[in-house]
Amino acid sequence: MNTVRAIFLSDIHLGTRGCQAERLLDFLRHYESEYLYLVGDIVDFWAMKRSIRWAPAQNTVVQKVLRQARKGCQVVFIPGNHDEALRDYSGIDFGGIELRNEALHTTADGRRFLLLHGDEFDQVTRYHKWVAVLGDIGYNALVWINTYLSRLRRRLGRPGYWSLAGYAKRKVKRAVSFIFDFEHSVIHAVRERGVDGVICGHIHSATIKQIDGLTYINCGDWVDSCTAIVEHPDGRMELVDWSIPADVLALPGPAAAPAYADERPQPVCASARHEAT
Ligand SMILES: [Mn+2]
Repeated sequence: MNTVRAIFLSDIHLGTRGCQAERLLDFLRHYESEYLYLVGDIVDFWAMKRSIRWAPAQNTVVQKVLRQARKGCQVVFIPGNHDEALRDYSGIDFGGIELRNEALHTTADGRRFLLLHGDEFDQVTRYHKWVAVLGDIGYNALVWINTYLSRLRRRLGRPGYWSLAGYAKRKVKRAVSFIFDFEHSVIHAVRERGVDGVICGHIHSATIKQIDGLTYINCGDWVDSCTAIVEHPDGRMELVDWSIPADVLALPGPAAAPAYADERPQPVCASARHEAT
């Protein structure tokens, strides 16, 4: 068990086929914390209007979070655009969980972070909601195709996990500049708030980086990349990639490790790619 000070999760999308609840449960069994922040799109009410996929593991995720709150972990839930109905209830507490549209977190080393989901900085979602829904269906299609690709990979005996949606995000120029624009407009808005950085979600692209002197942190997601942000007892922030099961990482033999290392989804460096293209 890793004891950390805080855990930050976003874009779990409970209620969808793509939700990697099993991976998340495995992560939650390995990490415990004083603070747990749920940074939006935790329950996907948009997708649930089309069809509901609620696997037993998703219930266990909910139960585990509620149990954490009962045991004294401070749980803060910041709704996103997929669970925006909850935004009207900002300020209330339920089952030991604080519902807030924004939150402020001070790290052990005294840095102040503003926490928000981030959809208000996504020009597409904000101005053309129907385009966002269309994009959402397209993204889910990629994730769906990928589950079949993964099965095929396993049948061919290739270890590890490869993400088609992650690949598209890195290769498609529009996606790359979308991420770049999002990150910079978040930082631009947050600068006026007098904080040291921001922790957000929404674009399913996990990272920790400095942008114009502020720290930009994105939790990623539990649909495709299976990433979390943790704060260590000394205030150090770390991006944890939980996409690869521990038993795959521990596979013996010379072939397994290099194949995994080459094919592991690389973090997107949007600014560098943006300038290069
Ligand atoms: Mn979102």
